[in-house]
Amino acid sequence: MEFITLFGTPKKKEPTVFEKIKAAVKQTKENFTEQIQDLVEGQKEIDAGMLEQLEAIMIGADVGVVTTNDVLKAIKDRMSRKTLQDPKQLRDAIKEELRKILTVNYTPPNEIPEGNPFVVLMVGVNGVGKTTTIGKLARRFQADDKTVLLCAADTFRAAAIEQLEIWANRANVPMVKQKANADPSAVLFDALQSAKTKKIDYVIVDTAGRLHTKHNLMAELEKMIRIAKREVPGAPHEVLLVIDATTGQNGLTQAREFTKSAGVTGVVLTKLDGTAKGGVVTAIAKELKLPIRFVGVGEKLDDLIEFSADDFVESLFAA
Ligand SMILES: Nc1nc2c(ncn2[C@@H]2O[C@H](COP(=O)(O)OP(=O)(O)OP(=O)(O)O)[C@@H](O)[C@H]2O)c(=O)[nH]1
Ligand SMILES: [Mg+2]
Repeated sequence: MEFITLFGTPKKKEPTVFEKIKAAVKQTKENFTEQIQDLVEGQKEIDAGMLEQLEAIMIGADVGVVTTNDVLKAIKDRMSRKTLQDPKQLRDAIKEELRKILTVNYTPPNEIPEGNPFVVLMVGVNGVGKTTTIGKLARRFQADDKTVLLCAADTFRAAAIEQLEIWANRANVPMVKQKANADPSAVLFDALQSAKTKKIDYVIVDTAGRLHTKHNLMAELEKMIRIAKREVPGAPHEVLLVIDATTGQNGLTQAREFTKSAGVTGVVLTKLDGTAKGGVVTAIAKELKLPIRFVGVGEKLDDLIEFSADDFVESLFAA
């Protein structure tokens, strides 16, 4: 959208956060809320057939079986209490239930002793968007006037270190690395020492998405967590599990693996802009009880949004 400024020069108007989410959930909306709208349109009462179709729509939008059953149960409860009768109210009832499910509060860690960094560990299977999200987070922390240091602890995949370096340059933050195949915990140790010496505010750690076996990967993450804990009180202060929204329910299966070993504290849902499966966000919140911290809505530095249950639900149901 272009508009004329006071001085007459046309300037591109930046989209607001809400506009960005709205654009990102466009496909999910078509696959979900617009179908609900079609379902209730012109209907006089909510009957068993309508609820069955609602169930199919929700499952089809990757809301997940457990979450879908839960929402349906809440709707039936409302119906038996006679607080919900008109199909026109069904939309609002679903909206409210989804908002409740998505509101998983984030508990910030205890205060970090002076001179120690806040340590964020990024985990997730290969290709989900860990490295890209690190670049975006670095930009975000910097915008809050914080200093950031990146740690290249994915030493396994070819060119992973170089890829993180590109993001470090884009965001203009320093990075600690060693050579390929170095021990990731040793790189982390170096990064934490460097951060303490330089009084850096945030260390963001890139990790491998795949090793020779899944067992190795989890064992390596556990070792890194031990090192972080030993070197910095309370670290890692946040373990962010990155999930690719386009994988829908598969993302949930992956998440379960990581929550078992890696002490995940929150989720970043990436690639929301490229999928109709955004409903998976409700399954994650409901079944894993993990707060969704950020959503990725594109490939660029600024395409990361702090998640808000209200904004997400509003944008899904917005006209
Ligand atoms: N459209 C879109 N693409 C994204 C988003 N986040 C990441 N990507 C793309 O996803 C691809 C993989 O991203 P990476 O950051 O390399 O993923 P990774 O988890 O670090 O992958 P590995 O290092 O192989 O484990 C890249 O092409 C990114 O541009 C997003 O929010 N939206
Ligand atoms: Mg990577």
